[in-house]
Amino acid sequence: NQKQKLKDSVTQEEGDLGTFIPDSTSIASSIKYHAEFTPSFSIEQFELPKAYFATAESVRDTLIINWNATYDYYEMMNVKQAYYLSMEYLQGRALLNAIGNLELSGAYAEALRKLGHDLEDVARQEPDAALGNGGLGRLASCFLDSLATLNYPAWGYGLRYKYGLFKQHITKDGQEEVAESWLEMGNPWEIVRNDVSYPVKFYGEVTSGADGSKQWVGGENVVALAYDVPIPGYKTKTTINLRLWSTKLAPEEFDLRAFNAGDHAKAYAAMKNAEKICYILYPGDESLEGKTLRLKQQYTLCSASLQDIIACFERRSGEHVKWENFPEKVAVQMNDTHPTLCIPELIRILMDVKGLSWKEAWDITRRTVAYTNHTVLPEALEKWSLELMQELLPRHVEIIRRIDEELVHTIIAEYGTEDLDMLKQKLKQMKILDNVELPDSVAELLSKSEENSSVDPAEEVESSVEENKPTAEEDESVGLDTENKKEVTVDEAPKLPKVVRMANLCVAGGYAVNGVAEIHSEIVKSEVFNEFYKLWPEKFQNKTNGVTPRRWIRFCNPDLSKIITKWIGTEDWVVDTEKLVTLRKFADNEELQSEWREAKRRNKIKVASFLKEKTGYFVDPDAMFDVQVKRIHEYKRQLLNIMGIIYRYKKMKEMSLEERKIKFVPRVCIFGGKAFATYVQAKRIVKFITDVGATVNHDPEIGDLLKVVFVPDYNVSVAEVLIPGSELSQHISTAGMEASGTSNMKFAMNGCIQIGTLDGANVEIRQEVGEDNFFLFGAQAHEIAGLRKERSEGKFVPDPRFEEVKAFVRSGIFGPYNYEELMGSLEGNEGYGRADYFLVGKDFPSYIECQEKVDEAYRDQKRWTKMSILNTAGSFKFSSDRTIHEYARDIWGIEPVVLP
Ligand code: GPQ
Repeated sequence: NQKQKLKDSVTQEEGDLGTFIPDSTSIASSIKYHAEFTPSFSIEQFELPKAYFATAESVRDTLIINWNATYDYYEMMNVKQAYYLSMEYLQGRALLNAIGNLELSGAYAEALRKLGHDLEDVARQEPDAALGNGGLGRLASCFLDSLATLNYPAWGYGLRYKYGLFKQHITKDGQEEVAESWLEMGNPWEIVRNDVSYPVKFYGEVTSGADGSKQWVGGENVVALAYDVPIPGYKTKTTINLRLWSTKLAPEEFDLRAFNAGDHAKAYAAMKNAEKICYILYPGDESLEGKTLRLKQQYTLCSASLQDIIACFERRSGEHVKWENFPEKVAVQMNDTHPTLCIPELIRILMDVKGLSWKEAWDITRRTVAYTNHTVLPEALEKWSLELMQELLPRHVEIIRRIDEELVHTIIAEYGTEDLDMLKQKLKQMKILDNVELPDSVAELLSKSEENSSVDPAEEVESSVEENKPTAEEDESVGLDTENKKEVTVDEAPKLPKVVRMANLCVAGGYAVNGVAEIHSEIVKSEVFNEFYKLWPEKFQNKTNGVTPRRWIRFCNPDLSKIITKWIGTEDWVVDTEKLVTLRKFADNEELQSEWREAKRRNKIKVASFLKEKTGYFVDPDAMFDVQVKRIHEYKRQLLNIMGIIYRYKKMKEMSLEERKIKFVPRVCIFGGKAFATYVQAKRIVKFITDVGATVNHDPEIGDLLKVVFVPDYNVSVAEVLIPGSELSQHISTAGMEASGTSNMKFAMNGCIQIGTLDGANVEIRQEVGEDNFFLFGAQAHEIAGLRKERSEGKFVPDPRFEEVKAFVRSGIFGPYNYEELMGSLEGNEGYGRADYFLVGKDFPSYIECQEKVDEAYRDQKRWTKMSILNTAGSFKFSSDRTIHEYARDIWGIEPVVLP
């Protein structure tokens, strides 16, 4: 009764607050209030950093009201909820996004003006929340925005890293990494939930009860503590939650005895050990780092999140918990294989804690968990050492062995034991545990059917796996940690490590498996998981990625947004991007064209001043702005871009000034992106680009005709400046290697024209914007294997123009740095790894010819503007709202729930 009274009165107050729309006066007083009551602040000293904090805190008040209302309503309605589990969220800054979504930008700007500040300056005080590496993390953040905007009952779970992605400094030696401590000044967007924490165990041992039940005991125990980040939707009260876990030592684990005995180091070590799990984001992007700490991170995310999800299910179930209904209330989406441990962890909790049988637990799990694949690079498919996992998570390894055994039985049941070669082939590709002896029951079965054959089946399965392993050179080229690699002598047969193939576990345990663009999902079915596809075709789906049009047009490009709204006649396109299609009918309209060009020019001027501030280079805003920004990776082929630029530079130098001006359109070539610290080749590429810039940009013969600029420390906020001011964007990966790409979508939305290969989402973007409005070049995905073979057989004849560029680089024109590793990798010389594995040399001629077409199109500004408008118009499909609707309908089975 008392509880109900409290609830009623709270609801009453919240109702009042909830319908109250703040104006600039009340906002100003709220900001003042926070400036005054936040320790160390005073209204007399109200400089920018303090103004930012007080402003953010006043926004947070509003978010908390909506967030509580959302939470209470879901709790009351007991609706099915989706939970997105991701090791990465690349949130960027929150302030302008939050007040934009709340439709309070104008009121906040005015309130701050009254207090003597400019909203934009205040917003720039916020550090980027960079709890992610690249596309995968940013996708998770776009999804949260869409989930909230579309009123889907859903939550995100992640880790609260103390240090996010490193800051990149560019020095004369190339990239230098500096730790990023984004929490240093406090984080006004999070709410620490001292009331929400769960135990997480590592190491220890498994004991069996008389009834066969299992207990995981002993070991190291830490506590995962929740930090909640409210995520507001656009023009809706719905505010969902991103719950980030931080780890600490359980108070009872503190070794007071050691402390009292004077061994402070010992007492504190346990504390550090617990806390360090969440210290730092692993900076690898599509590469593995088989370190214990990373596995601890992954397990912390899975264990804490599942305990939380289960607690919520039990609470909402009331007195009678029906576990078989769990999948009717819960859908768990695993963002790549990083949260794979969800599968054995859910089984463990259901069996060992809730007392369900194996059959029940496995059945519930297989109806709850779904998996998204984000890469086809074999070296990026996670494989954990069985030994390491056995030590850290002994109970989970038991469960994984059992899943593997069931999988093997399913495969045998499906294909029979008549054709043993075929069966062995299937097992080789699909088993979760690799290089691990087959379970006794299976070995027996196989040996029975093998009576007439002389080969030991288990041995056969083991030895044939070797073909799938990347070579040493492959490892180096993707920046793998090579620390544990041993030299193998000829007589000593290599002992293959026993590993857990996480992707296979995801496919076996997930009820849905999806790729992130049409072409990628096809490759997933036909190559990466082909055997699984043949076994369970119904699991496989495509969900083409998307990006939020709020952050990526409406807020980062207000100038263009106004024009779009004016010509479409409504602002609804921000939530209903299909309305952008209306722009098509005005693509030739001169008035729209000139407004469009002016907006682009204003955005280019902003980019120019940003470049001046960050690099010292002056660039001409009337030159074409040509941009490639993304993680530095060989498959993304920044090297192809810079080789093309060098070709252009060389040709310019061979011409007279007049000829040069006729032949070439002035360009500013902009690069940005971080290289994984131990990915040596990627770091060489950064160095190479900056060296080319240093030469070209100071060449008096060239002047404004060509500039090459490397923007340091590319991140979400930098993207928000660059993308609106770009005209040509480059998405030029070797076909079949980029799962989707998402910046390609952002550029299209902002009226940039792409030069690209038929890879990832480029294929679909080209379809939507029209072939005439996309600069296509290069080999296609189905040709790549053949081309590589040709290359390695020495049958490839390089284009003389490519040879010319390499020779030019080798002449030393770009300085004393040794570019041999880079040039050599394009040739496959002895010692330089795979012969141009990424086919830069092969695609070079079609790339530079395509770039000539770009110049020609740019010279005709009417044509170019039309192409630009048609890119924005055709980008409607690439809203993450569309993607999220598809996940909700086809995978999660959830419906929008609009708050009353
Ligand atoms: N992606 Cl596996 C990452 O950013 N990091 C990763 O570890 C993996 C994939 C990207 C992928 O390269 C892009 O093509 C996708 O657009 C993006 O994920 C989101 O799906």
